Amino acid sequence: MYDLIGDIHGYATPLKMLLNKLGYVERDGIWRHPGRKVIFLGDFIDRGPEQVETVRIARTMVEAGQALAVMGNHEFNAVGWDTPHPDNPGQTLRPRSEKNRRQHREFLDQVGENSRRHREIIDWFKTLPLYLDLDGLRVVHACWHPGHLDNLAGCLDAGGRVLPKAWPELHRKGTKSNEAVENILKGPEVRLPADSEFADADGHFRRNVRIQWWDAEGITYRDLAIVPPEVIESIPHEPIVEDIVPEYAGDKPLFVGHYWLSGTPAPLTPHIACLDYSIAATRGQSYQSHGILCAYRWQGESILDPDNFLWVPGSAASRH
Ligand SMILES: [Mn+2]
Repeated sequence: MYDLIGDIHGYATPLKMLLNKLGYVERDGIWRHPGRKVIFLGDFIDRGPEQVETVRIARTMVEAGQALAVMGNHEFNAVGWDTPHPDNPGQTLRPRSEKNRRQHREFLDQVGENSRRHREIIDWFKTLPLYLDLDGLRVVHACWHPGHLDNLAGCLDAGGRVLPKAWPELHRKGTKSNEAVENILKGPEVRLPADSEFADADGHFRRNVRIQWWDAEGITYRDLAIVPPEVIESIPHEPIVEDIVPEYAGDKPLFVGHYWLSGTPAPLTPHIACLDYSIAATRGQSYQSHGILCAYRWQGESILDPDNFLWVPGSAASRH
């Protein structure tokens, strides 16, 4: 049976507290449980203070057969940042713009940019599958979308790992493969109808909005938009015309991360749980987290149970 753990973003001390709370014990540097394994939902890196240690914990568990893991958008981006562009000499698959560097700088500083450790971590990220479809449960970082998963088939091996030759195509804007990987690792976005826009948390006006794809009842842009509550009124109450909600079948429970939820952890629907509760949410430049690190202790059930969520507060372990 599995314990699923959401986005960690370099908060290794809360991760150890959470593993401890779940009954895992560290022996010879590897965390183990006599009867259970972890599934990590991706986003090990960026933002937090102990990214190298976070990767070490997850990687040693995976390599010792004590855990499984899927890739998050931050690992996908880290590979692109580090991979030479096949057609543009001197460039990388993910452009090294100032904005992209800012998002990745904590990681680069902590691993030592271009160091041997950096290379080894990137090589490990490349081994992470994009999704897991196991007996009794499914796992993906942001969105389970069967159509997009089908579109990725030519880019992945039988274990869901990216084929070495497929990295450039997955990073190339405008390809079906890029659209698919963005959808499953970052979740679907929809363009608002003409003249509609909203101000995001940074005050930038945006016309694309992330949607609660798991909400099968939602009909309008406003029903499904993921925006700060103070701007929800600027999202139109018109039906979404595009066929963008994948309507999860519900035959197995599905676990995702990615969505920076807050409040008391609970299932999103009877069959879908998000385990990202914003461990990397901080104020200003400090690492002081006001989020939590969340897990779900799965006992084989097909209907998710609110009592099976466990968590530790990020604040209890901050070093700053
Ligand atoms: Mn993410």
